[in-house]
Amino acid sequence: MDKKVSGLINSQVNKEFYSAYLYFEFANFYQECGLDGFYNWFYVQAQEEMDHALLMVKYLQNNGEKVVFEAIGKPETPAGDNLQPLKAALAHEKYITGEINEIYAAANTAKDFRTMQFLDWFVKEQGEEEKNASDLIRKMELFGGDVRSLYLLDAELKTRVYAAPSLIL
Ligand code: OFO
Repeated sequence: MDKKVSGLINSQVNKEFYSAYLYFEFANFYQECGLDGFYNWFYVQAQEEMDHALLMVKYLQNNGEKVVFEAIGKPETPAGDNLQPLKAALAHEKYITGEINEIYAAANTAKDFRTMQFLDWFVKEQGEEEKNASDLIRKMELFGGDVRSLYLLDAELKTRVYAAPSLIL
């Protein structure tokens, strides 16, 4: 593989694990607030992030590249009201989208079509994750101020279940 492309994927592995760590932190935040549905939503999200990291690990290994695990940074603890982790999650997803796009651009420059095809799944996934994060903000803005509505929203989020990624390597 082109060294720049494999290096970028390698560092993306770390960013995906960091995403998981960040979302476990957000899950903790909501657990402490007593919002079990929000806790569940971020717990599932963190599991998905670990899948993303491991898919990239597998992809590098399948292509004969060495995988290097770096230290995972301390996640930023959300401060403020119930809306803040949701806003932070959207900002984080936008950042990750930018990073995936960078890898895609590098693969394009290197004419690494296999990696571009691999990344297509992530490009689509990022679109979904940004939408999910935006939807959650919207719902919290609409209903978060009313205790009964917040209870129902929390109950809705409690139904989210983890599903293995649709991308198989
Ligand atoms: Fe890995 O998709 Fe979110 O960050």
